[in-house]
Amino acid sequence: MPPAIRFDVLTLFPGIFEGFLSESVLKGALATQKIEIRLHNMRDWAEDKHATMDDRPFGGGPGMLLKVDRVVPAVEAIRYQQEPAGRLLMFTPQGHCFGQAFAEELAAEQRIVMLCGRYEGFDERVAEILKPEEVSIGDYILNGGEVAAMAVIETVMRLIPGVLGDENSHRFDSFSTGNRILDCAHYTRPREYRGFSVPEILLSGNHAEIAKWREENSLQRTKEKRPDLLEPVFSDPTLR
Ligand code: 6GU
Repeated sequence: MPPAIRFDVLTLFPGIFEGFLSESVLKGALATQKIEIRLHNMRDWAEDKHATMDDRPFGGGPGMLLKVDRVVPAVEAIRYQQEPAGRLLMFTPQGHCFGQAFAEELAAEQRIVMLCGRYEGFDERVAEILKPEEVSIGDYILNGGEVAAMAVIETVMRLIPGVLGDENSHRFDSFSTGNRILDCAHYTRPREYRGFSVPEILLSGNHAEIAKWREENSLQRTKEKRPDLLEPVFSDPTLR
């Protein structure tokens, strides 16, 4: 079977992904070809390999911008070297905030092309020309889009059938569609540690009672830790 999904990542720092791709679940998913990930050093796609990728902003100000005449040809070359061109995501703190619903949508795609920025960002014309989907992973500033790309890859690949050991395990994840509630508490041996005990009901073998306890525990934890999740979803239009 061909990989269910292919990620193409454009970055100036492909080395950042090395450990990420060579451990644990991702390593297995790549080895068994459930998914495919290609890293592209954007510099290699500039006509001249030594080309500068960044430049100072017109009008002054701090930092450097990724050049439109370097980034656009690189993205086009990668997108159109193979069908389908795929969804194009551009990582920027100005993007829509990434969430489980968007991950579920992406998991149904064949190909996702991801553009990682560095420095102060992209020349605005990159977005004007390529019309990417702009994605952020939260309201804080990273040095670049690479960590965001890893977050998206990891979230999406877990949803691909066959990637996780247990086919259904992600269906019960917090935040999956229609499930804006936190997971319940879990315990394993020993039954008692430093005077802290496992809730008696979990040792009872009564599966109906255990299910009820877990449901109540989920709701109680959500009220305590993330009451915002229990509010109507339309309260935050930027969440996807
Ligand atoms: Cl996608 N990029 C950068 N530079 N910072 C971020 C981000 C992305 N998402 C949250 N912070």
